[in-house]
Amino acid sequence: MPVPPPLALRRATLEELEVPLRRPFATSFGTERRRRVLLLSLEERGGEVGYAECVAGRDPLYSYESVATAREMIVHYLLPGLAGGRGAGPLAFLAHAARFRGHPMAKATVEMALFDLQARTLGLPLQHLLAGPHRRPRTTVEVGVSVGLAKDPATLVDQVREYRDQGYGRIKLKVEPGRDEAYVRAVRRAFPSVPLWVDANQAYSARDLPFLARLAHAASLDVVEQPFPEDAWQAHARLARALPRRTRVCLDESIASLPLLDLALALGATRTLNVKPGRVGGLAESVRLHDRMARARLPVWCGGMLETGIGRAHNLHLASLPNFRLPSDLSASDRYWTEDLVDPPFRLERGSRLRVPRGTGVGVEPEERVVRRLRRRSRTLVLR
Ligand code: OSB
Ligand code: MG
Repeated sequence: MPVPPPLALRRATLEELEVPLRRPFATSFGTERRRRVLLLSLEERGGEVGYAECVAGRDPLYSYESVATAREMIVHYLLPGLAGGRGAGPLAFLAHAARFRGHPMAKATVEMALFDLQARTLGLPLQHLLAGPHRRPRTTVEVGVSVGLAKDPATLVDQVREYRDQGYGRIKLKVEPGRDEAYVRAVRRAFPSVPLWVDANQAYSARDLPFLARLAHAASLDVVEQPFPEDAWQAHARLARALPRRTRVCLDESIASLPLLDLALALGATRTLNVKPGRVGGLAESVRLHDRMARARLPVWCGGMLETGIGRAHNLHLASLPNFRLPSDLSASDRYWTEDLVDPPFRLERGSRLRVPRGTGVGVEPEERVVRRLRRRSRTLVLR
């Protein structure tokens, strides 16, 4: 890999967009109807621009971060660290940002825009920068679809049918106590051989362990994602031992860093991993988690946070690395939006796959026309 030249940054623009979802997305922590998206653009002296979006929700439900806390961190603590030529590459930025506790989604926003910018100034697709010289990233990524809680089992089956008809392979169902067994079994009955996962976003307690093990067996589930609270390490490990052989426990919210993954592996609390760059502070940490899981001979997959085409492109570059061996939560643009920020939008290809955008960096740019229409506020900082 060529040695990256330092980035001479000129300007940062943080725009806040409100993007309506095509259909509400309900999980055990709440229902999203429109996403508030922070879109960061970092421009260097040569005129090249790097982009990233922040995955924090409007409200602190999935994690303690929110759009408001992320905006505050980015504007008042993280971007000032980029001024004066300090911290101009992604890794130097992370070293600077480490003095501030927590706030991984805010940090990831800046880190990912720097990765995009770095790849663009090197004239490389981001996936090559992430993969390094010795491994070959894929050109397409196998994906599935994450289906929100529905009002009754029949409605859920109809939604799953719609996605199957569009070509999605693996189906992930959101579940919570009371909206689980009848729903999951109805989908399994209607689709006897579909790869079926469930994600509870921490909604169960250790008392529910026998119930979850029985459900996994009855519905032939391949993955049970984050059933218990994020600090319930032992409960996840016990569930891993109670599940049928084919069913993998998968942590999402619990894994905020490499040391936490080491803990989970030592306890046997995860058998695959949902890697989300936003949750873990960016792409560099995501690649470390990927590599650690590869050493443990366990597959990973890339999660989603209802990203627009900008965040989706970052995730696709990441998910093109070799140990992303299970289908990722990266669906086509039209699963989320009537109009995506990027043109062309992401389309599902044969074999339930999305194509990694070609070109340098993430390979996509936000459409000015769409951004202008959705923008609620905007702030520019001069960085020199
Ligand atoms: O837990 O994986 C999750 C969306 C928002 C917050 C948390 C999660 C999700 C999803 C959607 O499952 C995945 C996607 O972006 O398609
Ligand atoms: Mg999840």
